[in-house]
Amino acid sequence: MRRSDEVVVSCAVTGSIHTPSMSPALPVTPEEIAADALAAAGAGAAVLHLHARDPGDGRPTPEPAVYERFLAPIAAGCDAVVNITTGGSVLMSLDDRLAAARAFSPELASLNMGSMNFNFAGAAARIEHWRHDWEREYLLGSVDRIFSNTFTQIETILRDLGGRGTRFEFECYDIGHLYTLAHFVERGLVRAPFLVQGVFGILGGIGADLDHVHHMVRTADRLFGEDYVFSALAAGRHQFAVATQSAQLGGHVRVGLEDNLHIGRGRLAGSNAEQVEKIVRIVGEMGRTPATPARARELLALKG
Ligand code: KMH
Ligand code: ZN
Repeated sequence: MRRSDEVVVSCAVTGSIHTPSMSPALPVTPEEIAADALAAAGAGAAVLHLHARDPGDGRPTPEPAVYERFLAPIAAGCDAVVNITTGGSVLMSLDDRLAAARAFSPELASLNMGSMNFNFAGAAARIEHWRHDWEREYLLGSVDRIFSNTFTQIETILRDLGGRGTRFEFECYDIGHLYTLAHFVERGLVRAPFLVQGVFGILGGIGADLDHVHHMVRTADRLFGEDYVFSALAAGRHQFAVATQSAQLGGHVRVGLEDNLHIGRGRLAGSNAEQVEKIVRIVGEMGRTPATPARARELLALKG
């Protein structure tokens, strides 16, 4: 792993798993997404991982026109690195998932490193009042959802977006995903230094045990040596433990309401910024400083 004194803090602002009934703090409209993203950047997030939602009912949308409504104010209001999802939601086609990244050629885009079962029905457990009908079907309609990220699809994203200078947040939900990434490194489609984002605690992927974080780093060290930088996120209540462990090992961190709606046990976070402030405090106590966007661009070799 390539280590540095600074910690790149990513904030995943809204995602596509959580729904409006789960938290009043989840930003949904373009105005809310922009305001939350700007506050997160102000609190120390150097990277903003972004999805769009239908401004009317909050369902995930691939529409570039909706992205534009928050990308423009974010670019005008801060210099954080914009990271556009290519995961979209598990229900979208690959073309839909790529529409916004194709339209805006961001500095960074997510790239999910393998097909997997993806079960997020558990996220509905605490909903007492459903705000929108679509949420019930979306969350509970089926547990047989496959998040499709085949070798061909990964190669399409690498060639298409990579050809425009976009670099990637390689989301690895299991140890096997590192080997898939190594395959593309060997074929010359990925160049160092690249960002491995370990994803822990998604039902269908590896669990959020600290042992697994360590094992992922050890395996990535063996496969990639100094060619990669590591970051980690965990779904739900494991978010801060896993982020802290990544920082301890010399890696970077991702927080945000896409991954976890809470700030502590049984307490909903009031905003994305609140989670960013918390992780900035933690890494500060560990003697590491949050990277500025400019330093993040250097560490991740972004086009700027
Ligand atoms: N919601 C995360 C577990 C993507 O946007 O490409 C996965 C994610 C996918 O961030
Ligand atoms: Zn995402």
